[in-house]
Amino acid sequence: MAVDRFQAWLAATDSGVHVREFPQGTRTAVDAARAVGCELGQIVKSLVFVAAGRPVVALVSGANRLDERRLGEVAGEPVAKADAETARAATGYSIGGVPPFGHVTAVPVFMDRDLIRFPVVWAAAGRPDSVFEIEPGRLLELSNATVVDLK
Ligand code: 5CA
Repeated sequence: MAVDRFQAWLAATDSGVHVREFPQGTRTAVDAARAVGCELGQIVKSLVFVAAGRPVVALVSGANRLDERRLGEVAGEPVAKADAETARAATGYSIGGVPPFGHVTAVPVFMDRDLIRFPVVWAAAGRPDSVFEIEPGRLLELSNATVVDLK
C-alpha cells in the first residue's frame, strides 16, 4: 500500500511526522479540512504538473487556485496538469493521496507562500484517507521546496 511506502520514508527520515487516518476520507482539500477540523487554507494540495516536459509538484494552500502562468515562470513552460498515470509514475502515489515529499523520483517541488502564515498545515500521507500535521518550515525542509507565489 502506498501509505506504507510513505510511512517507511517517514521512518527512514526520522521525520517526527505522525500519520492520521480518517475513515470519512481526505481525498479532496474540502474533505480533508472537514475531517481534520481545520481551515481550508491549512490543507496542502500536492498537485502534479508537467512543466517544460518534466513532472513537478506544486504545494498549494487548499484555499488557493494555482496560477499555471506563475508556475511556468519558475518551473518552465509549457505547463499542464499531469494525467493520473504520469502523477503516479513521478511520485509513486495516486491523485488524492500524493504527499508533499517522499516521492519515488526526484521531482522539483514548489511551495505556495500562503502556507507559511499558518502555525501548522496538513498534507496527504499517501492515501485518500490519511493526512499528517506539519509546521510549514519543516514542510519546506523535508520537501526541499522553492517558495513562490503560486496563486
Ligand atoms: N488528500 C487531499 C488533501 S491533502 C488531496 O490530495 N488533495 S489534492 O488537491 O492535492 O489532490 C486532488 C487534486 O488532484 C485535485 O485538486 C486536482 O487538481 C487533481 N486531480 C484530480 N483528478 C485528476 C485527474 N483525473 N487528472 C489529473 N489531476 C487530477
